Amino acid sequence: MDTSGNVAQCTQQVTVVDAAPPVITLVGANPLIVECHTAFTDPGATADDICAGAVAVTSSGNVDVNTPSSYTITYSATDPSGNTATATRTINVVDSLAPVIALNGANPLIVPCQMPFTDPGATATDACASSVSVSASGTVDVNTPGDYTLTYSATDPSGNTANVTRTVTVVCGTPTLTITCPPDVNVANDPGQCSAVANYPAPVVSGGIGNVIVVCNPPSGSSFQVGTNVVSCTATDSAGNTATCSFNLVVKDTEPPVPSMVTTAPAVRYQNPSRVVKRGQLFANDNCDPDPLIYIGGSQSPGFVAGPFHRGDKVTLVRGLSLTPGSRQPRNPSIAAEITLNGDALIWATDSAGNVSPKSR
Ligand SMILES: [Ca+2]
Ligand SMILES: [Ca+2]
Ligand SMILES: [Ca+2]
Repeated sequence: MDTSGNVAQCTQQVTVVDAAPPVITLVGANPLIVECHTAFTDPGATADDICAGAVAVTSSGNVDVNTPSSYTITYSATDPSGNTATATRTINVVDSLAPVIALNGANPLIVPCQMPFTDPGATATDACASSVSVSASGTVDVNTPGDYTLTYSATDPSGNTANVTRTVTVVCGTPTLTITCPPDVNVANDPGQCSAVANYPAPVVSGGIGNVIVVCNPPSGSSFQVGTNVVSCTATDSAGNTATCSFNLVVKDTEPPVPSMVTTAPAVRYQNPSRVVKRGQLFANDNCDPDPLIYIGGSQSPGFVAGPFHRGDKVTLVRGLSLTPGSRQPRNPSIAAEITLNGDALIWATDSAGNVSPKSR
């Protein structure tokens, strides 16, 4: 309003502009050192915008933890006004660990003198490199008794080196390693078993270099099946010389089967009180033989034998009075035999090993 009282109006539009990009802050070290072949998780980054506050961060870039190298991860954040900020982190995958060397053969290694010597060598593994070769240095004079040192060395592609030594002892004048097995061992089956837990004497060894270790297979105290079991024994001395022998451990089945007759129909008594008809099914259980042979005879006709029958066979027994010695007369396909006997029936069984059970009524 001026002094004359005129009033003028104007409008000014103020536009608030966000021209500043967010600020990215890395979490964790930069550069970041990662040991080869370990798990790597990007610790990430945060972004703060002076106008919009916290802003999401995206990252790109790959890290191969199995390959030593320098890798870059790029972080990016954009505020709602389209201002973008970026930041990078360097990931250095390094191999700082030496290979691990494993010796083949013994250490110390004892060898006989004046015999050709071959270094059993060594292998190396590295956590990062797929394969690492091993070089060996040092000499062994097999004509001069004494201790010698072989040095094995392995270097991975990153320059980490491992060294391992082996002592080789050359020994002269040692007798030849020999082993003598015990004679064959015979045992009976354990009761109710088609096998036996058996012990046997240790083989006798002589000669050799250093400690001699004897291993027999199967070991003494094992369970052996009925039949002939071969036991093999090997003696090994400190120089790696071996001698072998073997013997038989024979388990014999000495246990006869146990026969039985299960009556399947009541005994029928005929007019004559001495004449009885009995029907039943035959069984026999044996420790080894799944199919023992079953026989039937009459108590008053020693020479008569009916059979062999098998487990499950059904028979009809007729106790004759003054008949001729019993006969076997198959009549019904489901019944193995009808047998006329003088006197009570006697049942017995044999197994495949030739064991005969007692005769039972
Ligand atoms: Ca901004
Ligand atoms: Ca390495
Ligand atoms: Ca038997």
